[in-house]
Parts: sequence; C-alpha cells; structure tokens
Amino acid sequence: TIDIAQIQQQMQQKLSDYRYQHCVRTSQRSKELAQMNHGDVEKAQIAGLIHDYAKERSDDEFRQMIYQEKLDPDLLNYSNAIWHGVVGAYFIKYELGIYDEDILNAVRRHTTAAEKMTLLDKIVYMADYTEPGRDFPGVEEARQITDTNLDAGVAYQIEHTLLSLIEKQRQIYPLTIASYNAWVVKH
Ligand code: DGI
Ligand code: FE
Ligand code: FE
Ligand code: FE
Repeated sequence: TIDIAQIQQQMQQKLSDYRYQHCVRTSQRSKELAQMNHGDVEKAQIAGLIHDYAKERSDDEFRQMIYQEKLDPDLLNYSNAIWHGVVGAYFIKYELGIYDEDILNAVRRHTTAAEKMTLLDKIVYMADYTEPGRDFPGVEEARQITDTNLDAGVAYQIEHTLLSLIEKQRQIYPLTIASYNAWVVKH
C-alpha cells in the first residue's frame, strides 16, 4: 500500500510550490472525476498527485533515463513536454517506489493521450486539464463537457491541444497525432 504522506513529502522536495499545488489540485479533481465515473478513487488520487513528479528535471536527466531504460530513441527528438510523462514514469518507479502499472500508464499518457485509454488514464488526463487552477480560453467549456461526458472531454482536449500546438509551431509527437485520429469526432 502507498503512503501518500510520504509521497507528498518527496514531491515537495523535487517540485516548486507552484507545481506541487497544481499536483494537489489535480489529485483532488481526479478523485472527483473518479467518483462521478465509478472509477478507482484511490488510484485516481495517487496518479493525479504524481503525474508531474518529473516535470522539473533537467534535459540531461531525461536523456540519461532514455538510454538507461533503452526507450525509443525518437524520444530524444522531443523535449520536457513529452518526456515528463513517458520518461517521468521511471523516476516515479525508482524514486517513489510506485510500481502499479495502471497508475504509471496514466502518468505516461497524461500529456499525449493515447488511442486506447483506460478509465484511469482519462480521469488523470482530464483532471490535469480542468483542475480549478487552470485558466485558458475555453476552460469553463472543457470543465462542463468533462463533467457531462468524460470521453467528450478527452476528445475536446486532444483537438484543442493539437490546434494550439500548431498555432505555436511546435513539433507534434507521433502519439499525439495517433490520439487525435483515434478520438476526433468522425465526419
Ligand atoms: O504538465 P502540464 O503543464 O500540467 O500539462 P501536460 O503534461 O498535459 O502538457 C504539457 C505541455 O505539453 C502542454 O503545453 C501541451 C504540450 N504537448 C502535448 N502534446 C505535445 C506537446 N508538446 C509538443 N511539443 N508536442 C506534442 O505532441
Ligand atoms: Fe504534465
Ligand atoms: Fe494533460
Ligand atoms: Fe499537470
């Protein structure tokens, strides 16, 4: 069983207060979304709490972990935005001692989404996007859609994130595109 107080202490050592508070709010929002969708409330709280655990590591630490774990070398063409989830899961395993693959997968998928997502994946993905500290154009609409229909919320976030990345001329990670194709409302 996972000692949440211990995890919270370790997170505070590795994160700015600003980001730690985002993680606490994402945990609370994950818990609520789990209750609303008959999900695993405890796993949701933990996954929401730890989802950005690795976000403030240096690029060198991520590169080292990519080599150590023999992860897809294509990852080296991306940056913190992509690494902190998919590579961050290994920091969580080794430093926080959390081995639950449901939780680790929700962390891995929280930035890019995925073609197939578990209920826990969807909960954390949407909690991160709609936690009460978030403020972007459309966040109220995103919250309302998510509270009504979790899958519709996932589709909304995938579409709007891809649009905003393209507007900013950012590189798109292949899984982000695959998620879009799987989740876009078909016409
Ligand atoms: O870590 P957070 O800021 O709480 O949120 P997040 O992990 O969901 O997203 C982090 C950032 O990653 C966000 O600005 C969107 C961006 N992102 C998502 N998919 C891609 C991406 N950035 C790039 N360059 N490419 C992607 O495919
Ligand atoms: Fe994140
Ligand atoms: Fe997210
Ligand atoms: Fe986050």
